Amino acid sequence: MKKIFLNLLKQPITNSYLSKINNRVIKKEFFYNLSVAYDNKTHLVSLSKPVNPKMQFTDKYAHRASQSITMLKSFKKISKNLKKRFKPKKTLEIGSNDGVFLKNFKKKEIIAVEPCLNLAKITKKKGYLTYPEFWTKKLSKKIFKKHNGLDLIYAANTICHIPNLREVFDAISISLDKNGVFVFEDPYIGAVLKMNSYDQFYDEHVHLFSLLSISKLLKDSNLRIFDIDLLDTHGGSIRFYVCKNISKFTVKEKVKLLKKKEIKQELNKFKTYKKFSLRVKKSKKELLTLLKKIKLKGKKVISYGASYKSATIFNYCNIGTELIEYATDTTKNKQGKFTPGKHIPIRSPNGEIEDNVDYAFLGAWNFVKEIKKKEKNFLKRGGKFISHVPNVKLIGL
Ligand code: DWN
Repeated sequence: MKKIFLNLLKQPITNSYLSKINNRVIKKEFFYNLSVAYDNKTHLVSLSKPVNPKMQFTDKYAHRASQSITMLKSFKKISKNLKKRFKPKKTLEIGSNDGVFLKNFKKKEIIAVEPCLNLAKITKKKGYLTYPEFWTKKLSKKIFKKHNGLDLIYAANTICHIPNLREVFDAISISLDKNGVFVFEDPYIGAVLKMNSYDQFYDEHVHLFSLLSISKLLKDSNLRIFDIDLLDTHGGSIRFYVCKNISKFTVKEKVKLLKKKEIKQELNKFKTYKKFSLRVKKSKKELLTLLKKIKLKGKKVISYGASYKSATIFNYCNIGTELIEYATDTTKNKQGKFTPGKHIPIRSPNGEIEDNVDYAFLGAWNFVKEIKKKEKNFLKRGGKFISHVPNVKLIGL
């Protein structure tokens, strides 16, 4: 049974960066109620009513995975490790975005699946065989027919975006070779609870996974986990290594240890999530108090990054241009537009943070190390970052 533990109020589609602010556009903007539930049967944490994926993964998809050095390095490292460990001859990536993972493979070694047509176009143009479609059993059968069993299927920050997980995992079972491996990574619910990063909930993040929930769900599609990695990426992620034929693999000790840890942390109890929701309310109050105090002093505040995550914060906390003047973002097709829901203008960063800025809210807090390195001058002249994780605070030199 699913039970709601968190209500993040009215939210827009995070990918809907607006080109023009006028009455017509504002009236047309789509909002839905973002609430999050825990399922005591599967231990899965999911949005109670996901929006239609066709409204999200359009031919105007804004996010480009290659915008951070951290992620470029992470994809390079995992591709190298996967090649060394599993020696795949045929690999497929689900949700290939702008090709940040693909680029580490030879063109004939890898197949891409990407439903956002503008992104699929990019990887097609680079010469990668790209299916511009959603990952479904139908597509998986088509791919199996054409290419036979796949040795490796990989997905990063994609599986948690898909409402029907049974369809996803059954589709994996269809096209994966009997000795093949499915590796996927997504934000980890354990890290979200620890970091109080409630902004990991938005329309696209339909689920946030634990090892307990994923082990249960995979079994229904005859898939098994034999290894995991806990990662620092995106504020704390989990990578699952999954196979069909468990007799061919040794289940790593760390899988058993993490299961025990999750039980100890009570990730299988509703009350854990309820307590988290109280911390979220407190975080909202503290962030608003801080921003208002800073504003009263006449200081200039911007947002560093117009991330999808930050849309949850701005809309849940009701933060608009009265508190945050503008956001900067390195993604070209977000620049010159406005953030969904709260309509904060997005600018190009033009190098470093401008001299007249006193505070920068970390819309891209998951890249804080990379950002601090880039923005040394801002910190040196007394500029401060504002972060809401793990608690509302200022970050200086
Ligand atoms: O799962 C998803 C994640 C992986 O990416 C998607 N559903 C959509 C997207 O979510 P996000 O926008 O919250 O992800 P990021 O990668 O945390 O967004 C950071 C934003 O900040 C990007 O738009 C790029 C920008 N940025 C910047 O302007 N300067 C990032 C860095 C590191 C910078 O220095």
